[in-house]
Amino acid sequence: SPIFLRDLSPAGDVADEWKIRPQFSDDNGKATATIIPDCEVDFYGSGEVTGPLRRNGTKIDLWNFDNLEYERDNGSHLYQSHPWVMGVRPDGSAFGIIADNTWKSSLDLSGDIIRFESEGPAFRIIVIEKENPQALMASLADLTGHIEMPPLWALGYQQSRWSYSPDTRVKEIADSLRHHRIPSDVIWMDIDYMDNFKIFTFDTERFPNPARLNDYLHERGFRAVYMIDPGVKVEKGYFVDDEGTAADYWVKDKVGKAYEGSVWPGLCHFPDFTRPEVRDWWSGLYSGVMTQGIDGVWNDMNEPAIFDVPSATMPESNLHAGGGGYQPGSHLRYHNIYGYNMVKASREGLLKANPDRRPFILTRSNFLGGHRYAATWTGDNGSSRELMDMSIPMTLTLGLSGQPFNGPDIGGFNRDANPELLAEWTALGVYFPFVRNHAIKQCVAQEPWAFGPETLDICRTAINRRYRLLPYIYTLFRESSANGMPVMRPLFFADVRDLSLRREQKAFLLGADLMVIPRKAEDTARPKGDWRRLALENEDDGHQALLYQRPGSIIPLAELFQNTEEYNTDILTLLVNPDENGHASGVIYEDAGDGFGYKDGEFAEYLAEARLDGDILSVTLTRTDGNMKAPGKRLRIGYVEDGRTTYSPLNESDTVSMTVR
Ligand code: MIG
Repeated sequence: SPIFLRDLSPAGDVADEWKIRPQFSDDNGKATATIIPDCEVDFYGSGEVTGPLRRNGTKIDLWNFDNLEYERDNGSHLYQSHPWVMGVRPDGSAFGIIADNTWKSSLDLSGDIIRFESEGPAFRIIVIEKENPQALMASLADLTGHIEMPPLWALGYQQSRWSYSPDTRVKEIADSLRHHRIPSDVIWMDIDYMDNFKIFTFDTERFPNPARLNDYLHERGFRAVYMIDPGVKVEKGYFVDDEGTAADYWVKDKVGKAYEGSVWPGLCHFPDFTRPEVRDWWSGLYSGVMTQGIDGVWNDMNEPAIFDVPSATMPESNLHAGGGGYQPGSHLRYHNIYGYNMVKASREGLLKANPDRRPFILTRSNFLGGHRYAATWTGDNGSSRELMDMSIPMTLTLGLSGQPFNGPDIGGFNRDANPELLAEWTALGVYFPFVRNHAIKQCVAQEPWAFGPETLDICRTAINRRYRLLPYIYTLFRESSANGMPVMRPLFFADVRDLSLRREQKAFLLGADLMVIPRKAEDTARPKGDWRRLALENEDDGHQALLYQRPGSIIPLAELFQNTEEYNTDILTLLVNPDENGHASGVIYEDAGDGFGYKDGEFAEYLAEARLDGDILSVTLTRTDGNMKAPGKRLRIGYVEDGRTTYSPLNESDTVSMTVR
């Protein structure tokens, strides 16, 4: 069905039959838009926020902010802004509201109405009306863009800390991951690899030979991601500062002088990313460092964060020159898209440096629509159960705001983790779209082995499960790139008319077919129907999250691999939970895992269909799309009963059968 897009510019007419009536006012140069729903609705979305999944009653400042230690109460604004709200009616129909406005604003959802209040002039409101929230997500993606397929390695387990330094420490971490047989794909380099925090440089003592370090990692099946911040140290003779100064690329203060603000390197200049020529220059800077074998980039501090000022950012009166689609304007207008335009340029940079590889960028700041350029994480959380619990609605809400590829620092960033917390957070975090353990400089070690063998075993089991589920998870990213569906979804997506699911924020869905219930939260709401508990190992260690499979679904599992370079799907286990008619089906998407061949048909899509006839369960795998050559698979059925899985032998043919009791 076509997108029902109403462009309700303030000057436009509001047709009588519209259920939703935005009202605009423009007092003292500050514009507001109020949207009164036509009935009682549940609100979702609204971006990167703490607090409940159901957003009714909340108020959010849309002003990207380096919130140093956010907790439930002071998290009303974080690093990103998404002027977007989803409303879901009792009958499951849904509407979405976009405020097409980058100015400093607030979003008030108290009183069961939607109210955007902006410090800028009147703005456009877009209303989308759809039959259900899933269709609404597809429309949001049609309007704000689709993610591209990430490289497969970015879906693996990732190990980070502020900072692994010097390079010998990085190698130790890589060796330990392999030694402990923790499947893993990525090691992260935080700010200390740089020479005095100067971006696009390496410290000559601690990281004397980054190319050799990256080779070392690559030889062991790891990828290397390095941090790049926006602040450019003010220093004559430093090539980035010299180039930017010579070309006059910096954000200006209110009298037109290059603004200087203090961050890690000391006083810094800030590229004016509203200017196309500055983005072009910035993207070119990556070519140099990428030749050292860097695989991905981490853009941090891009709200932009500034030290030693109460606002934690640059003055609102600073000036951006614009160009392309942007008018010249103040920081009050463009602050919220500073990070967005930075990562847009960074993505171009990675593509310029490596045209045949899928760019991977992680960003802290962003704006509605910026999911096209970068994945994200939820910034500086803390090592506590409360923050772990909060990470579920936070990630769900970002997904419902158009950013499917995100997750928290597993184990928590601020403060010390402990054995129980790390075990449980890892056991939960492996079902998030983005899976990275990261921690602040001052805290105790929190790698999976840091707390002894029991915690290590629990973490390893969880991460093993992540890797075995990769065929399913990769297919979810394909789905997300095709139709905007979040990878991690709220439980109410299982049944949009079941009002008992609308507030559930402990249990969640990974895709449509897998329900995840954190351990010790077993009293959650549950969708109706015969969802069956998956037993993936023989013994339950008592810590793994509980997994339930949707009736009527087939979930593919790979064999266990230690990293995605070794990964293949020549052997697949198809977990089957037949519905009441004995049917089940599932889709499996595969491609090279990197590069862009998939856009020219270099992929393979399969449909798995199961039928339970008496006590014979048969599954047939049919190639349905794509030109990629793929060897015939060896298949095994896993018949899922509640808490018990029975496996067939491996079979060479496209149809496998087994007798079930
Ligand atoms: O001022 O690079 O959120 O993940 O470890 C702190 C150091 C800057 C903030 C990021 C965090 C990162 C840290 N950064």
